[in-house]
Amino acid sequence: MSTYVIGDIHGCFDQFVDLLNKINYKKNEDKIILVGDLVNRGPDSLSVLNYCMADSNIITVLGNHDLYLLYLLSIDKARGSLKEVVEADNKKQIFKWLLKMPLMMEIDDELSGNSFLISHAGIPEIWSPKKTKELASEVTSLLQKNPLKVLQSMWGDNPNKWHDELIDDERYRIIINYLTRMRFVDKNCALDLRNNTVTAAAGYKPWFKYCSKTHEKKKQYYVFGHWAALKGQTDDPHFIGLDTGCVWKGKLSALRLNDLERISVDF
Ligand SMILES: [Mn+2]
Repeated sequence: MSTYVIGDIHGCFDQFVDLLNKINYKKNEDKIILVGDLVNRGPDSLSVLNYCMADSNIITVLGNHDLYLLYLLSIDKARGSLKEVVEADNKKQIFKWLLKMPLMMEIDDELSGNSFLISHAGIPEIWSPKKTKELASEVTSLLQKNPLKVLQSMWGDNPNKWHDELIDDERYRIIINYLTRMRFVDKNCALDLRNNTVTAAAGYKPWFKYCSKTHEKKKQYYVFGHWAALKGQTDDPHFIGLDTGCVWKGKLSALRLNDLERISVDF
């Protein structure tokens, strides 16, 4: 049995199928974890969703575009490349399926002793894996209990940094922003959510440049998507970026957790 993590698909269904063929994905045996952003921008978001929903060995952590789709479904508004999904006969099933998905996962590979922290954008260094899991679950519970409240008030860039006393909208908005939209942060872990390039503004660095080196001893790996401009390059083998820009005519990439092998297909 192999476990694979796959980068941002963004509706590129043909490349997703190509990649599953290339890794020789065995249904009912292998496991697939997607880093989120299954949908939007690309040509066939609905087929990606239908394929994944039909296979219980495929799961995802939620990305910002998946949350956007949940929002559109919650207000029944068809927009852009998500029109077909919002108008689909099985839109209720899609809503329910996505709502079940976590914002962060930790996977231990027993054979290698490696552990993998998986989220769409990354994990800020101010949160331990345990704390991240707790905060992510807090948002997931709230999303399931009162989806409209979360989906309609999660928008915005403020507050721009975490503190433990945050409550209500501000609390889950910043948790969602760290886990699904983060790229650059400053030394106080304040987010710069406007910059999607690879060039930091003064005082900012990529989030993974702040994380301590203890992960090397612990064989801990951070696996994320979201930042297509990085083209998978972090210059640190413990931070594995899997958004290789398929929808921008780049590549769709997979990581096999058992041996850290990367496999890609071209757009
Ligand atoms: Mn994203």
